[in-house]
Amino acid sequence: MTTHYTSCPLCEATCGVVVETDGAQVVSVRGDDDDAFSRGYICPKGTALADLHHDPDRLTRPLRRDGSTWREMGWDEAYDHVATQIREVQRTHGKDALGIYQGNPTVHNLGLVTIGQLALRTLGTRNMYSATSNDQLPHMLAALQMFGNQILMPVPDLDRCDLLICLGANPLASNGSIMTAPDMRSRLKAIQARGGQVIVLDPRRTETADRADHHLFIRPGTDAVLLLAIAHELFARGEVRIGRIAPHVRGEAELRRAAEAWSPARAAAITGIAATEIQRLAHLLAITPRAALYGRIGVCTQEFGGLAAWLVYAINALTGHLDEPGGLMFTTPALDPLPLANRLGYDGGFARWHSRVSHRPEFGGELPMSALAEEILTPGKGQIRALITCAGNPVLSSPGGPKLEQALAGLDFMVSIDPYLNETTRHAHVILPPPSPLERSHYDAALNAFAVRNVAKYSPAVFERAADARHDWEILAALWARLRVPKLGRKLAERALLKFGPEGILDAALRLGPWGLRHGRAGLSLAKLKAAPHGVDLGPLSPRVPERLGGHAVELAPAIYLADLPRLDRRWARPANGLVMIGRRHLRSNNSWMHNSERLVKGPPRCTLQIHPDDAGSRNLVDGGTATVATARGQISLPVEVTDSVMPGVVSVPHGWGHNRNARLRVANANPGESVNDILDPALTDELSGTSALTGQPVEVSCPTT
Ligand SMILES: Nc1nc2c(c(=O)[nH]1)N[C@H]1C(S)=C(S)[C@@H](COP(=O)(O)OP(=O)(O)OC[C@H]3O[C@@H](n4cnc5c(=O)[nH]c(N)nc54)[C@H](O)[C@@H]3O)O[C@H]1N2
Ligand SMILES: Nc1nc2c(c(=O)[nH]1)N[C@H]1C(S)=C(S)[C@@H](COP(=O)(O)OP(=O)(O)OC[C@H]3O[C@@H](n4cnc5c(=O)[nH]c(N)nc54)[C@H](O)[C@@H]3O)O[C@H]1N2
Ligand code: SF4
Ligand SMILES: [Mo]
Repeated sequence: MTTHYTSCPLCEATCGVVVETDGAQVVSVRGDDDDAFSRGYICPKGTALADLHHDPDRLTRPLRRDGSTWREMGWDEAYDHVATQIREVQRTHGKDALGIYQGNPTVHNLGLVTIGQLALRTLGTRNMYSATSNDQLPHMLAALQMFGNQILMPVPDLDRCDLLICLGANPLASNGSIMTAPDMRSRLKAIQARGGQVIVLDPRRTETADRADHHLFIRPGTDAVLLLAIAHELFARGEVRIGRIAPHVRGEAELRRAAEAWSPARAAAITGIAATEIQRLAHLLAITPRAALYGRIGVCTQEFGGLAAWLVYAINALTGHLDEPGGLMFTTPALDPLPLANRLGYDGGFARWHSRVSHRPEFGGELPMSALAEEILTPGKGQIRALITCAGNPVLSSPGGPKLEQALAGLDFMVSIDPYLNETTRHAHVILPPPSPLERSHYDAALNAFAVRNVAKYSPAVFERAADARHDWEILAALWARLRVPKLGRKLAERALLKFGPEGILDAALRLGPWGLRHGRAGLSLAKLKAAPHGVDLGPLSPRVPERLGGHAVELAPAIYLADLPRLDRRWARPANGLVMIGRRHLRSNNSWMHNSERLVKGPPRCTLQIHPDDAGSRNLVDGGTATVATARGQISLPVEVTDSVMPGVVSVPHGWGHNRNARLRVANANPGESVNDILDPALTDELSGTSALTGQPVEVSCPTT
């Protein structure tokens, strides 16, 4: 038996795990008690790393599709074929005829964060897409507008706050997001144990709400209204106290004017939260020395996600909780891309160009996912004719799945870098599978930048990858060399990339970074991290304003948000009626792709419609029966769960299901569920940022037999 230490790459919590192996067999996966950050915690998905590694459905060789049959091929043959096809499309139809989609596991994969980005972002196309626009884009936009760079998203200083107000997040199921901290349950409990409180605002009484001190139902999509009313109240009561960072803050008067029209009484009618409760929230934030208002995916993947994400940061600033211990703080990651970005003058950028068909704004060099299908389907100059997908399953993860499938089926060429033949990759002409997470080294290059403590940990691969396997980054380096380097220097360029590798980049970045050479012999390097298999704790977050902002002020009232306020006003001039849909995450699930693990999917079906008893009764729906959920895009039928844990007027269906499309996923196909993204409308977005409105879309629910 051999013992290995690594980290789980499945969610943002970055838990340390101990993997015991016997030859090629994983014997056990458990939490690493000595991990500097996670101290032994793991969730059920961590254990399922073994299932992933030994999954007989996981691909190990390149596959090429002929009609509906697949055959294996060699790596060099596959690389040459893929490069030829892409080169041909770009030569005939222009560089932008290549589309690229990058999915969520990218950020958990050192090779994809480093060499993968270098390769994919230099293929000459503006048709770049990713899961960002179904996720955290509004937070990144707020960071850009308010602090000067898209990566400057502050995180709650969870271990020191005495009040956590949680808006549109369910960390007890998701394990936290843009708030990397393993073992949420203990950390939230600790807030209560030190006399503090946790307040949750959510249209569903979630796992987190159940353990909070106070839960308030909020009507989906109304967070911007609530937050404006909180700002209104703070100004009206003279409770604005920016504190230490005040000399670096601008826009207070403009923000005050913007909030004037939004009294708590007006907001109460829209949000469903009583005016007295709104006033209490404002007051609590104002009087609690160590408090954080934290907003996450429910706040940003909605019609007013841009405004809401801005206001979350702004209210923290107004109440003296930005850049203060116990509030929202900036991190100092050991691998810190910010100085390089500043030197290159790269802040992320917004609306520098727009999509061809629907005129959606570019962000961070990417276009929103709401534009992908139409950019493939609409003829004309700049039409996408070839597509690379890497670590993503947009057929299930993006609103408008069926239209996207239709678009994928019509492409001249598609290649997917993915370990599975799934709902998306089955449309590819070639699939290039990377090895399992246990076969690659690990460093949380992206997530450490959003961790509630500064930490660093490097882990070598548990198993060496097989001689005839290729890492994601090796695949992309090979394709990049074939596509971007003239024939003569190609072999050399590829060899240089392979030799340097992600470890080369990591080591250089650690040495040049804030915890590196400048600390002399104590400084971090790859060698230092290799000698600390449980990771290095670099301590709690520290105040970083103004240095971290590189000369930028904290802007409380950026112009793009002020210009978007009339849209909010118009939207809520008419009262809301009818049912709206929200999503739901489950601890034993992970977006669309961990459903092939028996141990995770067993038990009662989880892809159900949750509906309030009043709404069920008026539609003759019974618990355990079936409901039809319809939008203008189509309909799905699901088992019903009648529960007062969802607010009246709201129904909840989780995403990532719908494994009924001939994928090679035996376990998942046996528990298919339905894909909520089949009926969500991709055209419904936050018009400001282009982010998909995954939550708050109107639906009709009925009983199939009536
Ligand atoms: N309705 C609704 N839709 C949503 C959401 C929602 O809340 N509601 N959430 C959105 C969010 S936040 C996100 S992030 C997206 C996620 O959307 P996606 O990133 O498109 O989808 P995932 O389900 O994460 O699928 C990950 C894919 O990566 C593959 N994969 C796993 N590990 C690796 C690896 O190491 N390398 C490579 N090359 N491939 C790998 C898996 O096999 C799978 O195909 O979904 C979004 N969609
Ligand atoms: N187990 C598990 N963990 C995961 C994932 C997973 O699929 N499964 N996915 C990972 C990914 S990619 C991400 S991005 C993170 C996301 O992490 P979180 O942001 O914590 O995501 P959710 O658990 O979906 O919580 C969002 C909450 O917002 C609520 N909500 C919906 N609409 C609104 C609204 O309009 N206003 C307000 N205030 N609330 C609303 C929902 O009811 C839900 O409880 O989780 C990550 N972790
Ligand atoms: S919480 Fe679970 S899925 Fe997330 S890193 Fe930890 S063990 Fe992995
Ligand atoms: Mo996400």
